[in-house]
Amino acid sequence: MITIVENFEDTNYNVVITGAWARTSARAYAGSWSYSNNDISDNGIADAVVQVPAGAGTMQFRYSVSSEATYDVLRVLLDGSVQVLETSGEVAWTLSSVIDVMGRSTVVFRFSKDSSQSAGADAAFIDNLTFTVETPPFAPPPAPRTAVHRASRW
Ligand SMILES: [Ca+2]
Ligand SMILES: [Ca+2]
Ligand SMILES: [Ca+2]
Repeated sequence: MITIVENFEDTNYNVVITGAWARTSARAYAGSWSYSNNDISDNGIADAVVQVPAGAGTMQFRYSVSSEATYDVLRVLLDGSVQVLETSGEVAWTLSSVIDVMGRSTVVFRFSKDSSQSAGADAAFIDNLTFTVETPPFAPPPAPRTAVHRASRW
């Protein structure tokens, strides 16, 4: 089994992440950096879209939130629609459950705000984003055929 961990301590990411989040040193579970939404206004949405690594079976991560409870929310969505986490308010660093991502293409970390008010840091944070890959993502190449040297018959 292979474990892929992204700790956000540098800009060299071990997973493919796009969207409106970025590294921040505002808080971290481990080291000095985590990953957090860009600032958004009321009614705004900031997504981080993570490509599920080929062959990944499970995902787990640390998260923290500082937001207006109930209204400004961190959600985690598989393939953009299957919700596996929803949280808001003042949330100290927490280990997520082990999430089954077998066969999924993306994981979206979404921080969204309702129509008014903010609280705390007005942000969500993730750190130590971890995938387990149960089997090698690619079939090993076929063993090279060794040339058979036949003794000359004459
Ligand atoms: Ca970190
Ligand atoms: Ca890294
Ligand atoms: Ca709000």
